[in-house]
Amino acid sequence: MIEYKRHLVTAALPYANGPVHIGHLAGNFLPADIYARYLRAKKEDVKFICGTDEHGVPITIRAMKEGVSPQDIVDKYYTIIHESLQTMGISFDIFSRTSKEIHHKTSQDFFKKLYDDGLFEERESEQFYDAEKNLFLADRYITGTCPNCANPSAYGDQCEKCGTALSPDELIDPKSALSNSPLVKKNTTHWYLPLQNYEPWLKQWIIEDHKDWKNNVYGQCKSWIDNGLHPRAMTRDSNWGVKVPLPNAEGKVLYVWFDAPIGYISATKELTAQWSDYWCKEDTKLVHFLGKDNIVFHCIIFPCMLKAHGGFVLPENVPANEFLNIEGEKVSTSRNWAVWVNEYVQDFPDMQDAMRYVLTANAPETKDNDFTWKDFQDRNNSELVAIFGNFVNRAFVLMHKLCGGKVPAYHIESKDAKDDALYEKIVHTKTHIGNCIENYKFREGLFAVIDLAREGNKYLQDKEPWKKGDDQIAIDNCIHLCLQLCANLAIYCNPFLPFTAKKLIKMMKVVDRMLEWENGGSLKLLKQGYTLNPPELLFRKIEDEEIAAQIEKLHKHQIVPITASQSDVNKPSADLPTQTEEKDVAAIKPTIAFEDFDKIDLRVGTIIAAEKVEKADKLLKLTIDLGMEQRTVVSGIAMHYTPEEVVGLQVTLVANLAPRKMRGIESNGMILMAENNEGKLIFINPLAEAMNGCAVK
Ligand code: B3M
Ligand code: ZN
Repeated sequence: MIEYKRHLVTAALPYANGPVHIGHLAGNFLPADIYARYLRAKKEDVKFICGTDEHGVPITIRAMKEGVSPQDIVDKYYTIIHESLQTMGISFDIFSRTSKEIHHKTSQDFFKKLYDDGLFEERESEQFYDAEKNLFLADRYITGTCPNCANPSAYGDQCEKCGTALSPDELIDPKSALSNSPLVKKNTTHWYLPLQNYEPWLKQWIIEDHKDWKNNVYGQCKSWIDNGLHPRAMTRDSNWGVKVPLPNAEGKVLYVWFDAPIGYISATKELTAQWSDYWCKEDTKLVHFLGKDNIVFHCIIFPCMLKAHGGFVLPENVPANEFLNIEGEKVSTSRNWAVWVNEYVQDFPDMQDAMRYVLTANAPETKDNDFTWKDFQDRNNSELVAIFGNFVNRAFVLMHKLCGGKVPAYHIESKDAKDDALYEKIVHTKTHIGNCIENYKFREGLFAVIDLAREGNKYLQDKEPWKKGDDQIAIDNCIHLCLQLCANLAIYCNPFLPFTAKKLIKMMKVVDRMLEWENGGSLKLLKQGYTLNPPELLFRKIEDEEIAAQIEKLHKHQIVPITASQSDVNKPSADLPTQTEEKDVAAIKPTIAFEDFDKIDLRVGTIIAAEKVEKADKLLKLTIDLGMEQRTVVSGIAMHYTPEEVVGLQVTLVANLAPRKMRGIESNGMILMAENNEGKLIFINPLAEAMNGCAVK
């Protein structure tokens, strides 16, 4: 076990191609901030690093759309992003930009070292080129007709209608999604990192040594490694990005996912002359915070780069979050289905902690979670206002009323079991919150804060100091403990709700230093006889009209998409989930006569056996009982279901489809499937058990 001397905390660098939304806050900025604030309160040596990712296709596309230069785009969004995160209290030690000179130099040097060490493979390949726009196109930007289902708007990486994974070469009539012009093929040379060479090492480092990583992270890494790694191009053809530092590499830049994570290193360099202590000494604990669509880059590709380079620490943990949906639907930047942080801070000034609270309480830590404005209002009004705010307010008001505005004495000889129990709870809560944060369970930690305030309310209710008449000792003890509890609450809530903690210390007239973690669990935070300020409103109620206005705004500003999503082109295709990518719903096909429909024979059947088809990742061989007969059907659902999961399910089958051979197996029919908003295929099956073999009409 290493004893860590310093901490390096990173939050994924947002692309400077648009503002950040609350999904970014919940997914990486807030957990990283809570973690960093907690470590600082513990007086640990910590650097919290972030900045904008200013390269890659998303930036150039945005620039093209807005008719301005990429530089204009990144300048504009750097400012918007930086300001909104600052306003939300995200306490970066540095928020840099990958367009800085120091970053270009750092990533070029990094590349050059790998190149000089002979670690790249140079490969020539033919790639699709849009002559009109003058660029090589990423797979997502190529559209054409699906060879499998004839869908005319399939993408170069996937047909969203039939789910087939494609490569641009398989498309019939490939076109540029940007200019709609036909594509030409051009030869191009790139430098590939042979990831497969790092497989044995990765197996040991992740699969064996990091079983402690969160299930979602570990699982994704394991499946990548199990599926086998391949060489990955670390350069691109583009005129926007970090130039490849080699002669004759005109028009080539570093792949954005090569340079962006190096951004963590360059930002640390910019921050401190001691940067190499943080990056190169074994006793640094490096933790990356990010959303699930970035896992592979931070757990596999970047570590391989670091390993190849040598001399750098590797992440000790990568506590990635799942996604936050909005009002039951996936966030979509291109559809403008999002709650933008810069707009939130304008609409709800001085209410940063309300949003911090709700996003942490609903953090998608283990599964996708949903943000709704109604829940935002409920949690604010019934938890922050009615529990936390209410307790603090009562304690202060009673102190002013019953104890002359001063911290009363604690008469230890008169304390009772209830006092002891409250004290114990205060002490225990400190350990509990600490453990939660250290294990990246921020929701649970936050709930412990609220629980403690709830306990305070209960204590007050039990003690009823307002009914104690002239029993000043009873009154004093009760109010004394309540005030000490307020002080402890300030310490405990500080990592999560820093604005509230600030208000509390002002009300208590104590210095910032009181918030240090070591002070938690003490009943001596406020001195007897000390005059405190009158209570301030810690939280305010949110009215129905404010919520209605937000919901209306969300719907009113929504854009109905006309083209492909353009947010995820730098990500590996098909096998990775993506937050910002939404599925377009295909247009309705031309009308058909009833007789045409009637030609299709749909039947209910039960899957009675299922097995994987060898050497075909996507296929399951199913045996379906139609009552009068059994059928073999080969279905492309293996990426979504295991054989065990489907056995016993009733499904709807197109029973008179011409047989088709797939991987040597004759398939006799097709199962009807739909897609949910996570892109998972779901069965169209009867709600209650139907009779096998019966017709569906
Ligand atoms: N900009 C991707 C994203 O915003 C990317 C993260 C970089 S972290 C090194 O999803
Ligand atoms: Zn298709």
